[in-house]
Amino acid sequence: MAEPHAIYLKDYQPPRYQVEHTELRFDLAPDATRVQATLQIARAPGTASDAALVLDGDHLTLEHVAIDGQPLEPGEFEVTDRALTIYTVPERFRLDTEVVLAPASNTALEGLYQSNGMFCTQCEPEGFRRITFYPDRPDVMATFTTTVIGDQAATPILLANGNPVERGELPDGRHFVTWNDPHPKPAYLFALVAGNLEKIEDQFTTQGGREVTLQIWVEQQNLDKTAFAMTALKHSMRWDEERFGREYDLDLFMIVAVDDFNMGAMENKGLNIFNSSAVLANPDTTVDAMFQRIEGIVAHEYFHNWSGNRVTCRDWFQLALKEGFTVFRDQLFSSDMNSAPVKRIEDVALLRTAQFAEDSGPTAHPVRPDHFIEISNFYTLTVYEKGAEVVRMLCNLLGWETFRKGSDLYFERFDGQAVRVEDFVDCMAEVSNLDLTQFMRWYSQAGTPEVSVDSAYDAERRTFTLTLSQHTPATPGQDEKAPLQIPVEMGLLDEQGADMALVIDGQSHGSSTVLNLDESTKQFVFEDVPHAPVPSLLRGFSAPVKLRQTLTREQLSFLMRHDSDGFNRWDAGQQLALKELETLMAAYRHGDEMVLDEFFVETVRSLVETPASDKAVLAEMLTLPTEAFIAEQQTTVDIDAIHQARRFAIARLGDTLFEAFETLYTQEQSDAAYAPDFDQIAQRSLKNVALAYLCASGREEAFAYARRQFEANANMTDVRAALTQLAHAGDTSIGDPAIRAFGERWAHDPLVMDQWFATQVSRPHEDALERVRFLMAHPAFSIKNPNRVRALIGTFVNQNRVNFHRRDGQGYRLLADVVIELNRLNPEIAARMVLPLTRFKRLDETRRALMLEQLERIKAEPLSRNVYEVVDKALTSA
Ligand code: B3K
Ligand code: ZN
Repeated sequence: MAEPHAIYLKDYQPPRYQVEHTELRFDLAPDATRVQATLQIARAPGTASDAALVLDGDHLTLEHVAIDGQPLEPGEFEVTDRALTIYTVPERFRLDTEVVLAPASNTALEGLYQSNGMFCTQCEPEGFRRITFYPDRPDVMATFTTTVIGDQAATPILLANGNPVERGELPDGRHFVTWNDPHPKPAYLFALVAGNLEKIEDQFTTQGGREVTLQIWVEQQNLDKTAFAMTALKHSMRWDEERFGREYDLDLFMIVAVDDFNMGAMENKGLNIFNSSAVLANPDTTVDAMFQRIEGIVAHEYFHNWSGNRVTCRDWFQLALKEGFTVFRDQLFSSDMNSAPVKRIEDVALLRTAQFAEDSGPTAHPVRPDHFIEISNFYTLTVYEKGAEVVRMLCNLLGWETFRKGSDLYFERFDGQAVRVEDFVDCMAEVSNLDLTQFMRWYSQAGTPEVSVDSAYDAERRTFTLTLSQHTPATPGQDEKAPLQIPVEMGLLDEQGADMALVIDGQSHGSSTVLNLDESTKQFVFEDVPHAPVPSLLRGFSAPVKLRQTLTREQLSFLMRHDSDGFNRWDAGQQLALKELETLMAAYRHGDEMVLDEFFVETVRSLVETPASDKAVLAEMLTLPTEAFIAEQQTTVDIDAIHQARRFAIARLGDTLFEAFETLYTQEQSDAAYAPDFDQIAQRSLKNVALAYLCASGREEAFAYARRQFEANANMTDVRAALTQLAHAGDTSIGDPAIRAFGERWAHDPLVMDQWFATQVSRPHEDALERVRFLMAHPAFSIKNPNRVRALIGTFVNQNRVNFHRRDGQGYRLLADVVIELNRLNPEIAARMVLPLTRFKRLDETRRALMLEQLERIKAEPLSRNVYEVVDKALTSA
């Protein structure tokens, strides 16, 4: 195998040939699907007349090629395993090709493949080249007409982008449907689905009066899991009109649920294809968090119709242009639909654990990478989540109304075009008259900036001076970092906990303001400050940075109770818990007895006992920082100490505050009919947090509550919460009957079996790893299905840290075994799964060596470009 090579943003060249119209004809068969393509091609202005036509192609068998109806002679073209080159072509011409491919044996789930017998496609980013020879790049945009021919019995439903324009019967029990998509689009937005599907249908009238038919297509047994997504879709369509002025632009919008899918979903024009786990839901099978995730993903894909489809990316380096903006849009939507503070807490928690970890490891890259070997590896937390933070900072800098003007200008100016990040930011600069030159560094500089804080109160001058400094650690390939423009939203709390009036240079700044930290170090002097305040910094998490600030426990507890900023109240609680956990960890390391501090216990007690105005936030506040988050704070990660300290703290709190948690648990019972609405979800989270603490005490009465909740069988959220507590009990005889009952009851439902797998392999028990190997042989598991892999292997690796990081290296070996197998079957998933093995930098020497050993073992295999890129980066940085 040739050593894969990198592609650079600086080498971008505009396309030499444009496709004006694409006509496709699919004759579907599992092992030999024929694809005929007729492309109307025109040479781009400025291209030399002797420029060869080079079309991408991958895993294709070429059967026929003709220009303007004239078949080509062997010497006139060349086919390799990556491209079809035609040496000379006219200025405008019609290209006909015919290829054969085998969807049934496509386990990579890219291009055209089969899932449960259903034909479906995934083309982003470079899957279309597995369907036909084509300039497979987003800056080539064409209108498409697609004819799908299939067997009547096996594939009664034939779908593609746009509107159906013709259908009919053919000999031998076959039939066809022709679809036309009038909106020019890049090939990555192409989609086709054929199968035995049923639908639910609804209507939506746009603000402009267009009647849109909405359809969700699923296998028959899943029809009772579609209502929630349909409602979410209608909400998304209305919201995008109201908040962003964006209307839908076709008469039909379809969603299809597919069981085998690499990502959550895909925004193909008019025909969104969803991982069934990201669309199917009902109260009996789906937990609250999943309902909310589904609502967010339905919205995200719908929003792409403008941010991504109508205005698309010039090249794949610009991925964050559509993803960062669309994630920001879906975050706003979810926060409008549910609880704004909780949504922010969840998003920041994800960013601060997973994205910060990515930013400090060997695969760190800028929001807009400048080179890649395999673009599929760049659908990352950095591009998506940090990309969204960058857009959020722009929105905060401009203010919502001006930001909205910038967004309108962007959509209007670039409608139908393939553009760059600069084009987006320029619109924002134009409507605001801000100079965003320095701001652009957020797109090009990798790594998480650290902001350190120094403060001094001068009683005589009545001034409070804040000194903020920034530093971004080196990342692979970027040793030197320039100062970023960091908006630090902040306030100062007086002795009563109220916000002080902020005055800088004689200017009033209200009670909360944004400091612009745009140099390495900057001083801000607040005037007329009557006494030493408690600063509340980075309110709402106004920038994706690590804040290095030393506050005492008393100050943290004060902020936790009084800060006017909901996010910072939560965060102060987390910092306080972190301090407590660090003390426990130190004791554990020294072999001392761990003792939970009274002050901390009383702080938690006051939370549990105070009737909460916001139950959802309270549930978040009562949740201790996760092991992954604690690990992110440490220079050398002590896997065992983190786990032991956290477990100990939860058990002690559960025991000491047993009655308080019992009261809370009892209070928050409800017999209202299940609805995945915000109030109910908040109440269930709070109740189930209480149950977790109760069970952590290890007392039999607690397990009796869990058993009762499990058996009451009210809804999956409560059943699953109870099952988790029973299954995680130290004594396995407590959990085993429930695990067995659940597994038998839901054996027919793969999405519920995923939860069954996850519950078992997240147990801290010593035999968890053996359990993973055992469950890999379970009939409900298949390594070819990404959802199963994520549920079983992904959960074990990410949520069972003590066992994944076992000192005998068996956890790493298990993951390497899986990666080696997946590398052959599904390189995209393999490259995702291998990532935890690249996070060795801050582990102890023994574990580091064990991880490297497994990476070397993987490296010795014949690797896909995907896995090669990740493993090579990791080993190079070691
Ligand atoms: N745009 C898709 C990405 C799919 C790429 C998979 N290789 C999902 C999304 O962000 O909406
Ligand atoms: Zn997206």
